[in-house]
Amino acid sequence: MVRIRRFEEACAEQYSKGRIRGFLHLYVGQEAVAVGVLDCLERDDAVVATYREHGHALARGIDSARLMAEMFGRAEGCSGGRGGSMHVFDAATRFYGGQAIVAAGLPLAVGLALADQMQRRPRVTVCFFGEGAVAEGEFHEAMNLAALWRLPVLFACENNLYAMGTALSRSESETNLCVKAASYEMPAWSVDGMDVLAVEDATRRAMTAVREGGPLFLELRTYRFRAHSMFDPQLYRDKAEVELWKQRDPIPAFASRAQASGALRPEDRAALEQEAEAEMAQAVAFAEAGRLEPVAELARHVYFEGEAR
Ligand SMILES: Cc1ncc(C[n+]2csc(CCOP(=O)(O)OP(=O)(O)O)c2C)c(N)n1
Repeated sequence: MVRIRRFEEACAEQYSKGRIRGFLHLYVGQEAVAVGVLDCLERDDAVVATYREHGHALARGIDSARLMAEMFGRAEGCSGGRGGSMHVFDAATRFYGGQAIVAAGLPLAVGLALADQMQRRPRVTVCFFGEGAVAEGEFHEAMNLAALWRLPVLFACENNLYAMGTALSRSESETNLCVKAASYEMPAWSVDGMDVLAVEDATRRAMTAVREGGPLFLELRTYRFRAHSMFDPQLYRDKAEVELWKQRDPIPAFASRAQASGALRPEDRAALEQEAEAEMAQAVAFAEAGRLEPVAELARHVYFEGEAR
């Protein structure tokens, strides 16, 4: 969680310096979800995420330097510098995005799981999305097919209360997300997304259930401490509300529990912070030293080049 927080803070800084361009959606506040969920995956499981995916990418094991190079649009980036913040991709860790379109990842996750089921590979696809996605047709089509065909998908809905500036109650007649999932005959659990241990515990049980019996929906109740993206004046929520949620910051909350139980000493925490700081400074240096793809290569990757398998 500390590494993710530091990465995001480094991105904000580099964005204000003009080194990162385009859209940038930060994950600060939601770290317990990525860490708690992804800790429960096996190496062969797949991950699909949204445009707020840097935290998922790091927790899945994508190298922070390659991730930062991607933010900078450098050829050394994990998507070759062509994806940027919203389109992180890494075949080696089965990380399939990075999707800029709300709910676009859900049908993709269903397709990946269908392929695994048809080829009898014992894998799970975990699909992260925001609560804003439940208003999209793709959500309902994906939930329906996953339930109908009992596909191994864990739908991980990060309910941070706002889709850009729209509160859930302004766009949905049914605001209980588990009820929506249950209407597709899918087990649905709601979890405190600010508590990394609660997320981990629920996900571990959920993954077993998915491997044995088909899809499951997890609502992870969380909050983003920063704006939707770097261009958002946040007129839709009170500062007092943000401050209230910050009191539940998952990092100090977990640290105090770990310290109280004797698992973490104060000096260990300071060392972790320093390590993360140093790692992100190196990641920025790596990104800065990276190269931009030559214009002559612009048309590469537009069509598939190579042998179809
Ligand atoms: C199909 C589609 N409609 C609208 C948008 C514009 N848009 C970008 S982010 C966003 C809000 C999504 O909120 P949510 O799914 O809750 O995710 P969060 O940003 O909270 O992580 C919208 C409407 C889009 N990218 N795709």
